[in-house]
Amino acid sequence: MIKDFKELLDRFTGKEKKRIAVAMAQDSEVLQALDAARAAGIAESVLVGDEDKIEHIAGQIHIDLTQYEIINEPDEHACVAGAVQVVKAGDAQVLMKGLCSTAVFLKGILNKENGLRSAKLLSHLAIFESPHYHKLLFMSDAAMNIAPDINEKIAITENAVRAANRLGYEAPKVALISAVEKVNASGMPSSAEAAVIAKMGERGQIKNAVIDGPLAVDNALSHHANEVKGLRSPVGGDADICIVPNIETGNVFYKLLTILGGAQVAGVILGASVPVVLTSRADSDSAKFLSIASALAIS
Ligand code: COD
Repeated sequence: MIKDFKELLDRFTGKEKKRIAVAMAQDSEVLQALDAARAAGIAESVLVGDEDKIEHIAGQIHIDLTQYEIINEPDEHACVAGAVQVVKAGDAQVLMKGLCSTAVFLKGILNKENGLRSAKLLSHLAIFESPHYHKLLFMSDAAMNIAPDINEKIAITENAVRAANRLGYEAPKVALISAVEKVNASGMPSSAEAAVIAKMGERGQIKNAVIDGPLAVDNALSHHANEVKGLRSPVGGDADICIVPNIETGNVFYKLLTILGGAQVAGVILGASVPVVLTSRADSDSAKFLSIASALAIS
């Protein structure tokens, strides 16, 4: 288990510095995060975006742009395509979303001819350090797959497990989230799908993880809730990963934890041909820096 982001950052020891291509870099939090990554010696960046705006913002926050390559491209779609192209040409090994919209950015990655698709399903992974939880918590999918069917949920689970395995978790505890811990197949189909995926985990169809579900969020994260409800679960109260049933649940989970729960967060896209950093436009520079660091640690 990894207790906090400091421990995750320590996993860089021995990793070589990477280059990040940023789509629409004209954003002060993005530039601050990239400059922190440069100062920490973990990454350099190619800034794709509106050069005048990048220079104006960099001047306001005292960032020396002589350290950066800039590709001037004011149009949003062309900017995403340009950043993807930098990666495909081998001039960068990581892609990052700047000020562009999430859907435009993801469509650029998924583009059949010019994107960064691999054979797999791509999914978003959020990583939280919460003052109210005893270790890092992973959650998927809050930003890419809108209403995953059961096969997509299996792929989302496998992507998250693989990422945790790469970070050193031999058998992360995965909670398949619903609103209840009992199967209610007709009323809450997510609870039945969770039970099927949990059975697949139990039988070794999904490897290198301990999987249980359905679990409500309190069952996944609080031993107390399980004692009260008399629930015995190998994951309950100690989940490393929560797989949520749809994007709305994931988005609410993400934003409540950060806005009301005081959590720090990182966001990455899994399953593309290179690591991809994806945060909300409103996320802080620290969230963006942690996302860069997490993408590099998982890569
Ligand atoms: N992984 C791999 N391939 C995919 C995926 C995926 N997750 N999603 C779609 N594809 C493939 C499809 O198989 C198809 O070949 C092609 O991509 C296009 O598929 P569509 O038509 O379903 O996809 P799009 O281009 O209309 O939309 C894909 C998005 C990822 C943009 C869409 O699902 C989306 O808008 N997701 C939510 C993004 C968002 O608004 N997030 C906000 C919360 S922060």
